[in-house]
Amino acid sequence: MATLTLTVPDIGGAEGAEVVEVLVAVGDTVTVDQSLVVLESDKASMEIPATAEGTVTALKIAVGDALSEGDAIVEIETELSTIPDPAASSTPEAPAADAPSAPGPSENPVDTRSPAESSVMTVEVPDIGTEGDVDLVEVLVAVGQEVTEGESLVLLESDKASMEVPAPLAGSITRLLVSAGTLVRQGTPLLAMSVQSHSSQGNAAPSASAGSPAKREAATTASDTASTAAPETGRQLSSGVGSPVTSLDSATGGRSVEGGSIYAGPAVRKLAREFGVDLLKVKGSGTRGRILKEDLHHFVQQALQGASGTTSGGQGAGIPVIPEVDFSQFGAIEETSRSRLDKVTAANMSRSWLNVPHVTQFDDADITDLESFRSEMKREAEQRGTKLTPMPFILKACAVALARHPKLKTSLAQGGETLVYKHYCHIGMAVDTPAGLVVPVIRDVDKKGLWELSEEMAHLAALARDKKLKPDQMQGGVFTISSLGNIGGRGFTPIVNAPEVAILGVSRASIQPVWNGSEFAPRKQLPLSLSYDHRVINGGDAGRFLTELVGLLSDIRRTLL
Ligand code: CAO
Repeated sequence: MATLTLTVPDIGGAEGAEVVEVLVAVGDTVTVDQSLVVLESDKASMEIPATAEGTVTALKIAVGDALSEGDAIVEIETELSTIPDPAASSTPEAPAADAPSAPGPSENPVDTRSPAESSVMTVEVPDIGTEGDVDLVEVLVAVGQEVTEGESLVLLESDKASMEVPAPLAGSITRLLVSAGTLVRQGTPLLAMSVQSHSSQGNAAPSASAGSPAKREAATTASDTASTAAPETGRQLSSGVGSPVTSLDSATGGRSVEGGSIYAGPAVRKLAREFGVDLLKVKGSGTRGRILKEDLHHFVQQALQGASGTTSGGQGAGIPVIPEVDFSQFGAIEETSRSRLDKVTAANMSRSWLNVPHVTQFDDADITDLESFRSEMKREAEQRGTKLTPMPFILKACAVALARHPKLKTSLAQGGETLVYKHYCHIGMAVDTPAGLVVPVIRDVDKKGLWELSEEMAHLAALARDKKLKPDQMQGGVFTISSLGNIGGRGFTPIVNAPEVAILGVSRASIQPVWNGSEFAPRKQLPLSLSYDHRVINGGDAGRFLTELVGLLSDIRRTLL
């Protein structure tokens, strides 16, 4: 075993690149090429990979540190006795393994003629640290353009880094062999350029790849879309300047949508994907409009504030916010802070309300027989140390109805392209607590009896009120029941607990005169309201489900069928 210090490789002269994310922790086992940190400068964004495998024993950096080539990142305990010499990565003639995403002139296969002549060379995609395809997001030069050695020619982008391929020598671009928006990989010919021969490029070879008709055709297309010259000279990993390419992943912070362009590094793109933010909507405050992490944070914050209606100015999520009023001008007031739970609930409710087209359907279940059975069981319940309220019956009836109408427990996925059917029946139950509303989830309701459900409900409700629910006890629900039966009211319209697609509201049961064909009879009626996501559930689905539920509650023997 040896202790190795993994250092910053040649990062294309991006001195003082800021650590924006540390991707490993002490104790982590890292493998070769696993990303250790994300660095960003105003010119570059890159994930720095490990050059040896081992266990992280010390972190030498923290978020916010400014790093340059050679600076220590982490120490690892490894079986290897050496690591690749980091200095090698900065030597163009000898690219090192620890700079996989830093293409260098020597890594470009170069075809030249004799050392004494002007010659045409084909510049190919160098070793970019991946064997797979990467996106060519921008061609930075045009045919006829003179470039200096190291000047950026094209911009590539993989999942992990954006990188500019530099000119291996000074010369003039004679042909473009690619265009923006195509996929390329190591060895793909990018362009042809005429160069003055260099004595150091002794292994001259004719430019065999530059003259084929197919490549000429590609060059014509590409030259039409060729962009401006690269702003910086030198070999560097750069943040991507998006070019107008076909939509790849617009909903997830992906590259671009038709006609738009994005200038953001991979870390920002990754974050945008996680938040589901379309980067085209984010205004960059960095150099040349580059989108910084702070811009993304600001965008998300604005959207959330707008959605929860907590701002007094601005237009979060495009929806006008409710103006703040100084109520003290009308009389005495007292302002109290809201619990975190209340604020989270507010944000969740707003999100669901704004995203889900709600429809609510109402019906009454005749629970007269259910109630007489429940009162018969009262004594037994007491003996068991529990209380049999209508809720376990409702849970059980919902489980049966959901099994017969599985669409009511689906969720939309893939941005609405698919529907996820769930072969389990975990049901959430809204619980009113002094700290706010929580929704513990009762698992496998379909497999449990009334006593078990009753005990579990009481247990979860108690945990909820004592603020002792664990996160996994509030996850995985397929459907939610919100009962205000113990409080009162004749009906309400609950908000769907997205990504679920339906929620049942239960109001207070009362004795109502019901016409039985010959007379009005006193029957106990339980008002039910079913809110549903009309993107998934249509009125027929909801009507059939609620009718089934009403039937089950009116005659609980039906749950056995
Ligand atoms: N009609 C008439 N009476 C009802 C009833 C109904 N629909 N539902 C319950 N009751 C009665 C119970 O039978 C019990 O009476 P007894 O003690 O005489 O039997 C009494 O009301 C109290 O019931 P409970 O609250 O202890 O138990 P529960 O099973 O009905 O409900 C729970 C449990 C956790 C759902 C409930 O306590 C609760 O927190 N409800 C509020 C949920 C909520 O806030 N929803 C709104 C969300 S959206 O803002």
